[in-house]
Amino acid sequence: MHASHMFKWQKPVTDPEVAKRIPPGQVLTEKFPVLHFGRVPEYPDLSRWDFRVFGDVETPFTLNWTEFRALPVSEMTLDIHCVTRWSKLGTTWKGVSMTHIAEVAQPRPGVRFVIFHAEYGYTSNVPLEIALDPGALLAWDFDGKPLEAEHGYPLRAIVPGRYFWKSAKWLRGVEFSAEDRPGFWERNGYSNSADPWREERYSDF
Ligand SMILES: Nc1nc2c(c(=O)[nH]1)N[C@H]1C(S)=C(S)[C@@H](COP(=O)(O)O)O[C@H]1N2
Ligand SMILES: [Mo]
Repeated sequence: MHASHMFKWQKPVTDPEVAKRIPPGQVLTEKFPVLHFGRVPEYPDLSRWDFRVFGDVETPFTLNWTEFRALPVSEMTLDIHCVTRWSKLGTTWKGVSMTHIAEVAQPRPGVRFVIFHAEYGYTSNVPLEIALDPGALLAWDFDGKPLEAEHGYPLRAIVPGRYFWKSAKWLRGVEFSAEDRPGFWERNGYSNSADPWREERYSDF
């Protein structure tokens, strides 16, 4: 179905500067829709939360919440595109950059992929160069406030330039890997590469 039939209420975008930021088949939203599979995890306190960096790395490590929050802070503004056809422009996130995580962990020469690991076994996978985009973050703050529960509190991945399902919420670890390992949506019919500008929504098989 064409997007214009799905969102009859949507005002057409007339500003060309805005229009060129909206990938094909996407519709602008001002809201912040919530989208995920399964329950929203609860964290009564973060004393039992930890974060694992592992896989083909010289220095695997695990941090508790206090240690994680002591990592250097980066801020990043980007447009997000959900495969269900909404796009939201100019979202601002704060967290630690993936490049910093990689600097500490030191991926071995054969590493080509990063797997994000979230609660309940949710994973998403991206090529290393996407994970090491200077804008890729492990974020705890959206729009100057801690993440809301349904948007991934306390921590989510932010992966620029890919449909938003790659940006795993309720993140608990990052794995560096020589092999690709399709994640939750990728195993359920969605594209492995997931580039919104090439409209890579579904997988071919
Ligand atoms: N852990 C987890 N993260 C997830 C998902 C999920 O099902 N589980 N869904 C993804 C999808 S499809 C989208 S579009 C975004 C939505 O993020 P939002 O709810 O903050 O808009 O989260 C992504 N991250
Ligand atoms: Mo999505």
